[in-house]
Amino acid sequence: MADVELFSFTACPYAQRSRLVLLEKAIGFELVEIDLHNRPAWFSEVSPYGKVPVLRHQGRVVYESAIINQYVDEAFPDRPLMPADPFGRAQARIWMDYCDTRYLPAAHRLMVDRESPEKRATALGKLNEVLRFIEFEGLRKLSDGPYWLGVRPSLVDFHFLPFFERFAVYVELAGAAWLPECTRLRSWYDTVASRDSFIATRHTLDFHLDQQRRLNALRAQQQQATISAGVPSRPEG
Ligand SMILES: N[C@@H](CCC(=O)N[C@@H](CS)C(=O)NCC(=O)O)C(=O)O
Repeated sequence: MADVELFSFTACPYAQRSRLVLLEKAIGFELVEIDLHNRPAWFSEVSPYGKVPVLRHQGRVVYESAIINQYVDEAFPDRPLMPADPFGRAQARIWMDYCDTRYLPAAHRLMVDRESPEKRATALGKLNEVLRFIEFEGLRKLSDGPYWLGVRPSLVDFHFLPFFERFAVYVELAGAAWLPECTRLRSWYDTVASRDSFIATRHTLDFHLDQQRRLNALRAQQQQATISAGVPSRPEG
């Protein structure tokens, strides 16, 4: 067994967060690819939530991408990816939380509502609000860049990055756009997207579009199964 193993799925943006951080910190690790569509029976023993990513370090398991990444940064102190001071670390956590509680739900809502013109317009408005908040309350106030928190990359960059890689999908399928006023956000993306860790883990737009088609087909199948079973559908959340 390798000292560090990462259980991952190539299309998973959360697992990509952890792959990015392990690569950035130059930590040798074994990548264990799990086909989530056809998962091995033993996987439920490794992953308490049945999800990827899971990190196994010296036989002990850590899960949830944000927690894995903070664990890795603490357990392997070389090339630190969190600020040295408590206020800086609080800022980093605020923005990682913002990604999970504001940006991702807004992007998800847009993808779910994209077929209905009125719902799509509302969802686009919300996503644009989030992008402006990132630009004007986040990036422009925090630092001059080029990274989220300043001149050096941090966990915040790799927390957002997989989901800005997928921004091209929101553009292609749901009418999202890089807002002209969000110049710092755009230059942030160009900076982080040129890093070797990203080049090693990114996929093409066609790959992401294909994943989206699979997801749509799966959701349609699940809805059909729910209707056939006469189970009232649950609201998302
Ligand atoms: N909050 C989790 C989300 C991880 C997640 O949703 N992973 C998906 C793949 S992208 C998964 O494993 N899904 C399998 C399942 O839900 O059964 C994290 O940050 O690690």
